[in-house]
Amino acid sequence: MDNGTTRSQRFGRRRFLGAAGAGTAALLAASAARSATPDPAITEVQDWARGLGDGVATRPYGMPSEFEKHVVRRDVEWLTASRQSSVSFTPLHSLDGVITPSGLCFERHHAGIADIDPAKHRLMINGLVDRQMVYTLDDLKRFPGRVGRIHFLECAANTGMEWRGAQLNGCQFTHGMVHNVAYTGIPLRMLLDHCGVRTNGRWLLAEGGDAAAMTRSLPLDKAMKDCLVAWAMNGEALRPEQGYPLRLVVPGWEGNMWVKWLRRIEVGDQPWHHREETSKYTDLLADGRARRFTWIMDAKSVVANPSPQAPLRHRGPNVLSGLAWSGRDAIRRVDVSLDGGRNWRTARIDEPVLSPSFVRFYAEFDWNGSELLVQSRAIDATGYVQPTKHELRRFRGTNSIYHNNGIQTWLVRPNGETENVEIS
Ligand SMILES: Nc1nc2c(c(=O)[nH]1)N[C@H]1C(S)=C(S)[C@@H](COP(=O)(O)O)O[C@H]1N2
Ligand SMILES: [Mo]
Repeated sequence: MDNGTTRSQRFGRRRFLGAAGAGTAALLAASAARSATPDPAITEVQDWARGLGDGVATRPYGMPSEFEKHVVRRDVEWLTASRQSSVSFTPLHSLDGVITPSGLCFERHHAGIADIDPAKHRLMINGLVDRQMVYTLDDLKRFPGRVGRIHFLECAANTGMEWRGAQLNGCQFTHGMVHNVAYTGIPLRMLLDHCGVRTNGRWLLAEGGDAAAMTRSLPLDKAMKDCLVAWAMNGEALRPEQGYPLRLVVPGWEGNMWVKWLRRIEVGDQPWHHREETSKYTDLLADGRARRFTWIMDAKSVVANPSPQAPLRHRGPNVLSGLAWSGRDAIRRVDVSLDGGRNWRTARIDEPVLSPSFVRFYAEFDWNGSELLVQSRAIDATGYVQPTKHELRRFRGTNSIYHNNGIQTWLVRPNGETENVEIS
């Protein structure tokens, strides 16, 4: 048992060196064993090497290898009544690094995907401003001050099905309502300054151009601090699913506020109390009161490998891998446990470390085939430590849907199969 930060870091490093040493030896042993019998993967000329392959630009827009076709967004059919007002999940267990490929970003739509002709799209800014403005896409792309930023977007309902116990078998489904993307756009502050917010302006209403015309109230302070009006993701135009041609980026805050297909921003002096901030995106507590305006996404993490869709296949050296993020501040440390939280070691956080953004963590370990209870916990620069599910329920009860950032446990069985479990 080690609880001190320094001790645990030192312990972690020593374990890591030991594991890496053992790992190299084991890998050498494995390749020596293989060389005893001829391996057709080495001795035979493979089909793909017998003739010419496709020429350039025969695949004008590049797609993943056909052998990767299982790596897709998935939905849970019983969860919603229609596919238009529904959600698909990011396959976190099949990804690496911190950037979510555009085609694999989870989707959450209230009225399906709007396919918008950018030539017919406008962004209006009205309300308590000196000059009401209407911008075309071209206007925005010519606007001085364009920036790029990498941010996670997490739906407040991510992990919402797990409040009453372990339910969905796979981190895609328990944690896949999150993506992390590089955006390009204009700081919202610059557009608001251009319109001249009146002194009594305190709140914004952001409105989407889809059939849901989804609206959310946003405090002016946040808009002035770090929000973007973005038209690009991962270096190309936004995908229709993510709000083409324009979306609001609200770093660290719940996904619902990141209005897609953004067509209007109204400046007002108080919040609008629309559907998405009253009947939805509020947290009903045990005593019947509800928390409102719980915008910030607290520190959270999940082990993606191993996980139910990515079981452990090999005894001996393995690499545990996962993601951590916090809407409050940078991720400072991620701890991992293989015994259900009794012992923790510090994981290795890979670069780049941005905030608020995904960070990728790894921990090398040796598996002797015994049962494991795999967990991770994120700690951010405010000192906030990701709580256990038990701790979370002490404050929040079990009526909530949103903002479940409790520590996830995966049970790895001796045969490697991995399950979503909860331990007290
Ligand atoms: N116009 C509009 N914006 C929207 C939504 C929507 O249905 N319509 N869904 C919201 C919700 S609830 C979330 S979690 C995020 C999801 O963003 P994504 O589809 O890029 O993952 O978009 C938000 N913005
Ligand atoms: Mo959401």
